[in-house]
Amino acid sequence: MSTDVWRFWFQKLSVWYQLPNGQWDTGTIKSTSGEESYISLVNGNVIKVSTEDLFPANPQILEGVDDLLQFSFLNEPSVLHNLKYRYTRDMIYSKAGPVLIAINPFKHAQLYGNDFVTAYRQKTTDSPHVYAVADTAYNEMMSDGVNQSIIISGESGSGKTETAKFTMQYLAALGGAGGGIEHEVLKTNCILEAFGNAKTSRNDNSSRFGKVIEIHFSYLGKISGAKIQTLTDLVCMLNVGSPMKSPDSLAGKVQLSTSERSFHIFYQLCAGAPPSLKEKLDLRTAKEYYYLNQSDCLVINGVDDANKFNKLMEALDIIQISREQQEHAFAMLAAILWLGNISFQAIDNENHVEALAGEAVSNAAKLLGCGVHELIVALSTHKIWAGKDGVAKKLTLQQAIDTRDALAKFIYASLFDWLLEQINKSLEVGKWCTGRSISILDIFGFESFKKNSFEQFCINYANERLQQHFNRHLLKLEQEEYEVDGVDWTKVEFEDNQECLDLFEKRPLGLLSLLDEESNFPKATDLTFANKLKQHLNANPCFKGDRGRAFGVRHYAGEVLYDTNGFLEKNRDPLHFELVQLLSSSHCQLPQLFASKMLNQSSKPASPLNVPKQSVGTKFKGQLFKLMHQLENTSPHFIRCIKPNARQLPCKYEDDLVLQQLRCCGVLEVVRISRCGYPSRITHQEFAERYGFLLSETNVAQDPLSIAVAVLQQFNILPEMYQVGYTKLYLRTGQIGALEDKRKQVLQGITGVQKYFRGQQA
Ligand code: AD9
Ligand code: MG
Repeated sequence: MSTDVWRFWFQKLSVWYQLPNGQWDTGTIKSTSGEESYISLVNGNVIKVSTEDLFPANPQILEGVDDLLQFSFLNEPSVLHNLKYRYTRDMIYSKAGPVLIAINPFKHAQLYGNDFVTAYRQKTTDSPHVYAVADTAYNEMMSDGVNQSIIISGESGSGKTETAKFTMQYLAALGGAGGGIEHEVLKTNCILEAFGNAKTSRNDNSSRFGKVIEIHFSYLGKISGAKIQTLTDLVCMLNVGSPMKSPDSLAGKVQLSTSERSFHIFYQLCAGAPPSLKEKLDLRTAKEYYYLNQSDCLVINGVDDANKFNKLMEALDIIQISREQQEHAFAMLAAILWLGNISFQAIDNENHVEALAGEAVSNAAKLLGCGVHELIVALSTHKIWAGKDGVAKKLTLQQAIDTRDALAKFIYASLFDWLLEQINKSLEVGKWCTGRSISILDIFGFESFKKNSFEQFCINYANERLQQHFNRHLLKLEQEEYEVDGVDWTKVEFEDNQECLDLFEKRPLGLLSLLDEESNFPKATDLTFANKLKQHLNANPCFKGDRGRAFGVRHYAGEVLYDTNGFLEKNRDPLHFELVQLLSSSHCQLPQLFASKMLNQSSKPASPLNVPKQSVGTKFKGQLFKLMHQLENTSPHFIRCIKPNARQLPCKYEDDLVLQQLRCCGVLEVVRISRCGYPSRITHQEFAERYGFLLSETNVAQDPLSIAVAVLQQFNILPEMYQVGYTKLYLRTGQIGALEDKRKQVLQGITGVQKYFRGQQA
């Protein structure tokens, strides 16, 4: 604060200084040499600090303001203090200009429900809230006819999914047609969470898939249907087969994790299935299944899985999935659990194995609708094709386990897709659809562990794209518009992440392309892949070569070190043709369907040599692009969720953790741009039409620009409060509000006079 230091010293204003433990506190400048200053602390002590490290504090009157835009001084300690001040008073929502900041309370907050919905609907309160964001989106959709999106982002456990649910509840309350469709839309959460969420070390209810739910509205503003789109490829990789997705298990070590579980649905089914279903599916308790008992965490504190299962069945009923269909789906889950229990025995001296006949194989075969022998063969051999002739090659233990897990993952991923299809069918937009919609996006947050694998690679890539969307809308497009329209503007610099996205996406020399290339090369290993990356990408500033199999990426949110161990295998998604064939020969409906979908993905007829294959990475990128494309055509509203501590505890606010999240998501830059920016913009024509009639002066040229300028002058709007662009007027916060008030007053006056005259005539 070198430039302000004399003024602050002279006027005895408060400044922020940092304590050796990293905490910030306020004091006043006792004396200064310009470069160094002595600060008087509240306790009377005096300390010497570098003037560079001081930040101006805001006047007391601004303590706890609900929008950071109102600050006299925008700096990190002020922002941190303000958010903490509010958080400790249960005000978890704040605004950072156009962005809503939501800090996870990790406790029941008395901020939701009908009374609050009404208050935000009727605008009797204007404190920042997720309801207020939903309300704005709804109003803009209804008045402008433009589709809206609410984009919720933040780290794992920061509250995205809960926030998405509150948004949906508000829209359902507002747009409830009484026909029950809004009820169905809300019920999808319970289903998607059961199948797509799992307990991780960071969040007891962590979403392992990304979703956009597009809620459609009728002309009357009532919900008419919904469509859910997901980023699901991760689902098949993340939990099934290797229930622990902790970095150690990804690195190949078998280690018990104390805090992670597989998808909730497995535990719910085992705990809550009624006895008849249990018997039909040969279900046991969760601890008897290998896929679940590899972690010593089988229950979640405060969660009753059996009760959740009942709720799930109710939700499935509500979205009209018949009991018979439900049973088919549960059978697939039971089949997966039994597959996991299949073990293998050595059959020769060359490490070849065969699946062991027994309870696990026979139960899995029964549930999958195939023969025991066929299942054993499919899990123990792999056909190598030379021309039209196939030779069955025996598998080693590791190959057999991978084959078994690949089958389980394929069934799970297919089941998830099938379920989504059923949900979408049930919520299909009715004939009253206007094409108006609000999309709510909730994807997995940025992840950085000690060791990071392919899963983190995909998740962080998706977040990088999302960050660009945010940058584009709030930082780039805004400034570009000023430039194009000739507004006098000093550019605010911000971190552009295009380079990092290029590192992932460039062809042929980007991370994803190089991964695909190496995955197609039979002799490649994770090490050759890592070397290839270093060979081609070392010059890229976002890439950092590391020792052995590791490489680093400089993400917008910080540097992440990835371990390539398992990258090739996970990217290839090794599902042998024999397994698809096995499912297609099933006499049960779902396995058949899953197999035929797989085989029909390709335009060419399926054959053993031509199992349609798209790498997992490429598929993920495709889904992500589709999702982003959908968002591009909407008017976005951003919510940034913040995790105040890493232990999921209430009332615990850790400055460092909050600061790191604020820094990496560009919130301060947005406030900076909004503060010097002109959030209201309106064409000369529109402005003149709306406010021109307020002019008392009649001697004004009749072109829209002259009318507009005359209006601004008549109402004493100061020149620093607006800018005139070539096509639009740009106004600072609050100016349009003032004009609207004037307009309303005048209109009310006119109506009053008309009423008076009508009364006279009568
Ligand atoms: V992940 O990226 O899917 O791992 P999210 O979705 O960001 O993560 P989630 O919404 O699941 O986090 O929130 C984590 C937990 O915080 C929830 O299970 C709640 O216990 C808690 N939470 C979050 N938001 C609120 C809230 N507004 N009020 C009360 C909340 N509790
Ligand atoms: Mg979530």
